[in-house]
Amino acid sequence: MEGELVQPAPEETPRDANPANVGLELFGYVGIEAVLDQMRIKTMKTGFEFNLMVVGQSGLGKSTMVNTLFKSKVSRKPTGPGYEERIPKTVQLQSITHVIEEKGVKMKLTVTDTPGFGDQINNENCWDPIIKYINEQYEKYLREEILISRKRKIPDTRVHSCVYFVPPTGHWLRPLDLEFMRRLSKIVNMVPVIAKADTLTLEERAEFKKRIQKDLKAHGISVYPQEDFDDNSDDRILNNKIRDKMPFAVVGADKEHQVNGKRILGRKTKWGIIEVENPAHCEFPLLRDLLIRSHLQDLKDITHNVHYESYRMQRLNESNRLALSPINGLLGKDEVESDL
Ligand SMILES: Nc1nc2c(ncn2[C@@H]2O[C@H](COP(=O)(O)OP(=O)(O)OP(=O)(O)O)[C@@H](O)[C@H]2O)c(=O)[nH]1
Ligand SMILES: [Mg+2]
Repeated sequence: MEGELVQPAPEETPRDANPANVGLELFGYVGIEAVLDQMRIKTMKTGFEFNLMVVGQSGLGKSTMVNTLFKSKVSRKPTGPGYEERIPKTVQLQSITHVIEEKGVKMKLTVTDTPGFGDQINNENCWDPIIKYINEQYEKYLREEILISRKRKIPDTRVHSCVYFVPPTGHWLRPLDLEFMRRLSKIVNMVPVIAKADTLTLEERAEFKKRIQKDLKAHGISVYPQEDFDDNSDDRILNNKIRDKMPFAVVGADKEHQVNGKRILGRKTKWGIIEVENPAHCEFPLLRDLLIRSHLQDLKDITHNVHYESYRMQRLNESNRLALSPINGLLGKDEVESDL
């Protein structure tokens, strides 16, 4: 038995094979890699919070998309048979939250639905309520953060990503969309999508997409994932592929249909069913994967490190004293806060 405890003689180990091993030998195994387990366990306990927002002209399917997100593989919210509720026109900002649990990891997903704009003859400043809401959330966070005794975990209602719905005109971006997106992209991670993509042929989709990409570039609008924030060359390669496919041509549906014995979320037409979760039919799966599967943490990091940071700097510079006064009545007593 004694023999088993004897360490191998130094000569027996291939010392020169990897210089890093020399350190291990000298100081023994420290166990740094266990930090990954610690982080995983902690995340499982605390869970994630993720806040999305949908914005766009009236009738483009924003509320339908909120339902699509929750009923698709994101939350697997069951729809009863005979479910035929019609989605009403959205008249005020409203948030829906679901706690989704998968393999022991919890995520609190909040989607904020907004009333569509474009109904008025004069659509000037139609972005004001949306911009105000986004800034309100930064302000709430800032107020918690600068308290002397602050909460261990500040509730995070900041919008981590804003999905902007572009009408499927097949032409160019309208000045209104350009102006709206320009303003949004400065304060939030903005992800444009082509709404109701089932109304365009595949060729029209591809051409419209190229035109939108050109338009955005020409107007200096940087959508998420922003080129400036690619961390390294691997990120750049992955994000270039995503940028090339953006804006995703999405289709929304909240009704299930029976296809080959399986229940499928889709839109039934006379000529067939458009399956929203089928990558051959539309790019809703790409949008969902970007937001939830591949870039969720990055969206949160950029919100905190870039967008919130610039809001914070501007606010603290502005007041230059820590006792913050309400700006423009923001969060003032009489202010009607958006429904949360
Ligand atoms: N063809 C098609 N119709 C859609 C799609 N998504 C939603 N619709 C339909 O478009 C209509 C409007 O959908 P909503 O989800 O209420 O649109 P909205 O953007 O929330 O509208 P507002 O609340 O007025 O801003 C409904 O009849 C939907 O069934 C889509 O992807 N394709
Ligand atoms: Mg709506």
